[in-house]
Amino acid sequence: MSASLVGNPSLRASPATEFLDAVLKGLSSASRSIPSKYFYDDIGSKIFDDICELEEYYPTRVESEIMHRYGDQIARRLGSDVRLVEYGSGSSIKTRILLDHLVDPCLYVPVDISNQHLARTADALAREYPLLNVAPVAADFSRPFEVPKCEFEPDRTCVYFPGSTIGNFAREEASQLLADIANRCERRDGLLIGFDLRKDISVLETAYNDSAGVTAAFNKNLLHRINSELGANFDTHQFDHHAFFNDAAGRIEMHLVSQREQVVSIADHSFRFDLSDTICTEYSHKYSISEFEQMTSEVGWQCKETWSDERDYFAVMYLVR
Ligand code: AVI
Repeated sequence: MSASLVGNPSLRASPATEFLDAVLKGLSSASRSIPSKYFYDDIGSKIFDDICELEEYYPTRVESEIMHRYGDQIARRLGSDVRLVEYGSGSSIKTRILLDHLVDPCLYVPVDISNQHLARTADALAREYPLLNVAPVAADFSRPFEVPKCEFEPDRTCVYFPGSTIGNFAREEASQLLADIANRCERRDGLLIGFDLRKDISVLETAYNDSAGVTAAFNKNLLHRINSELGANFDTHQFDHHAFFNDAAGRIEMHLVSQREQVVSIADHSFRFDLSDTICTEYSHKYSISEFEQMTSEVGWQCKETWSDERDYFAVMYLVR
């Protein structure tokens, strides 16, 4: 992967302005939506960690099982002296499993949008793996960012994109992101990616409607965040969490549904909501292995191996340029 930066970050709007613009744009469109990446402020990142511990939310547990079970094979594919760049590292839960199997990785680059969460995780990892060089990057990985260099030339760079976060992108965006990663990579570089598989609808819907209401709190935290960072006046009790599987589109959709007629002010704008009006806050696409292989091959990737669990709930794929 070339270390060069595409685009000039100094010309970008500040994060607060970007957030405000995204919210105003999303709420002004006919079908209201807010990009799911804004879930991940410090509180949202912590709630997401709680989701990952839930019995009903199988993806984290099943992906971890795959990483434990096939860690040796996966590490062999990546080889020694690899520079590992993790997109959306969060708490780097699955990364620890991978790191335990890798031979002499030359650098680990966790990339995450939540600054504080990233700093905490990078500190913890540096303590747990004293021989590992860790170079965290606070960035939105869907935009170009500069990848820190290794002290010595790595054998290859591997982009690690676990957690089925690719599913949170609309299909065309997912395909564009995979193309962008391919374009930033060099010949020997690889991509290790986790994605959630299509399965029984009741299993899927239960995973996004947990009985303890943690996913509902995660969804509503977006409104708390808009209130505190953008000075809005959402009455968070007047919006309900709603998550369902859209079969035709092959995705879970999360929405916030207005419980009455109400008007919400954000900056100098006001937005009217009728009873049952919704704001779409997340897509979580579920793929078949062949569908995913097809999508990646169309944008320059070649699948080398895929690992999945016994029930075919989740898959981890290794691809090269
Ligand atoms: C981060 N991402 C892969 C999670 C998912 O399953 O789509 C986010 C999430 N939303 C609700 N629960 C978990």
